[in-house]
Amino acid sequence: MFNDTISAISTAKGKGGVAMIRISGADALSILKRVFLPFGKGECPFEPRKCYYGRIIRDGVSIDDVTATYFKAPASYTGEDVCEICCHGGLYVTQAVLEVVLSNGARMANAGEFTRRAYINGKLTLTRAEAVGLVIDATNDAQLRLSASLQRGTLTKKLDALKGEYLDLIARAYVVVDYPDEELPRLERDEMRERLEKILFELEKLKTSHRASRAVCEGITTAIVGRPNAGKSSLYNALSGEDLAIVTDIAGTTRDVIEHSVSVGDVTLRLFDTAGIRETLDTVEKIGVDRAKQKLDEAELVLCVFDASEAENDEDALILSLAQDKSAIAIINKTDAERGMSEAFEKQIKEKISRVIYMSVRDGQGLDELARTLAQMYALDEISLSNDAVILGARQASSVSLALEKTSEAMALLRIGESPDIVCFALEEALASIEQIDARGISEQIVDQIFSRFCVGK
Ligand SMILES: Nc1nc2c(ncn2[C@@H]2O[C@H](COP(=O)(O)OP(=O)(O)OP(=O)(O)O)[C@@H](O)[C@H]2O)c(=O)[nH]1
Ligand SMILES: [Mg+2]
Repeated sequence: MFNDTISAISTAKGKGGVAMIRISGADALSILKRVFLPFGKGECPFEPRKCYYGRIIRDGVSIDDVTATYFKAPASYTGEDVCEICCHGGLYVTQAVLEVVLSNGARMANAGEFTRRAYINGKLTLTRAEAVGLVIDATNDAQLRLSASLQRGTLTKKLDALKGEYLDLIARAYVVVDYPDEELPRLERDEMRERLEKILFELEKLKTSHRASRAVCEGITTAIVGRPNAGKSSLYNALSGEDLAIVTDIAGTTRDVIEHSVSVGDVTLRLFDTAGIRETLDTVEKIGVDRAKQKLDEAELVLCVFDASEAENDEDALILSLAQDKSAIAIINKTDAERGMSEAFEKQIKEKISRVIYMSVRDGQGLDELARTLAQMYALDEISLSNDAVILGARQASSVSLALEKTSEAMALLRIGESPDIVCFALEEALASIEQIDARGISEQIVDQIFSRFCVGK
């Protein structure tokens, strides 16, 4: 338990119908009693989880009519005594209510401090706390489905099952270690191998789930490249659902790089429209072309747009060679128009880029297939955001990778007939790594890092 009582405005900054000020800590109720005067006669009982109607008093004068609710520890969000005051949602009045609370003994909460306390007091596991961060930042439905599943504990359950497996295997192997003259019986060895196989499968699946969660939550930096007039800006607008980029039939329309985050199915793309790549003497366009090449190089995913209505040229060939070592999707656009591209070049595209989509941005054709292709690239066809255990963020992913490495090592040691204590050592390291994901005893520094990403009031 912490020895100070904290408070902050837990609703968003800005004018609204209602705002909520949260107080958490041992003095929460006594502070509430000092600042809140209930309507009606008699003593206010402040029964937990009951909502009382009254006024906030500052220097003997009422400043707003509010409702107040008391949650008695440990049955509260943070696990401490918590009081929540709902006042009218004006900027000034909300700040005034907070100041009354602060001047009566509470300290201003830091970013994420309520959730941090909930974690420290054992109300939330780390992965559930991270899911709270996700639901607050969510900008689309896929992120909501994922955070709801994580808050339900889908990942925590999977991690607990894995921990149980590791512990059981380690315990069994140590029985043999305690009798050093004994070899690990063949049967044990075979069973262990089988069970490690299953653990490896689960860990691989968790690793794959990170590909999905990254695409859903962080977004994939994606550059649309191609020669001038191929239809890049048209595609950019179609995916954005807005007329953001200028589209004309003049080659060299786009000069600068523009960026917008879009959802294509469940995948979030941080999409960059770029200038058409070609040799040019125009100073401004030349800068644009250099930037386009740089974006192509930096992006995680490249959408290479080719114009099917034109014969291919050197620029198309250059773009194809620049994209071939990258994660790329080739888009053969303008399939509605008369064909100009040669079959030989189409074949070359297919040889160099494994994913090819025929499209007519004008007619809206091929966009569904692009969504399907993206879902498949980022494992959203195999991972269910609502039901599967999904890992979130680099911290969790690196723990899973380490566990995977150590478990594979244990498997290899088992195969070459190493003694059980050596196999166990690798398994213990794998277990420690899995425990880190939802751990109680992880370092202050990491805990701070996780919760500082939250906003004040959460
Ligand atoms: N027929 C047909 N025309 C298209 C299609 N997509 C785009 N266009 C037309 O192609 C021309 C160029 O489109 P843009 O989207 O500006 O092409 P861009 O690749 O951004 O061109 P730059 O910015 O100059 O590099 C415009 O006249 C579009 O209307 C399509 O699918 N079919
Ligand atoms: Mg353009």
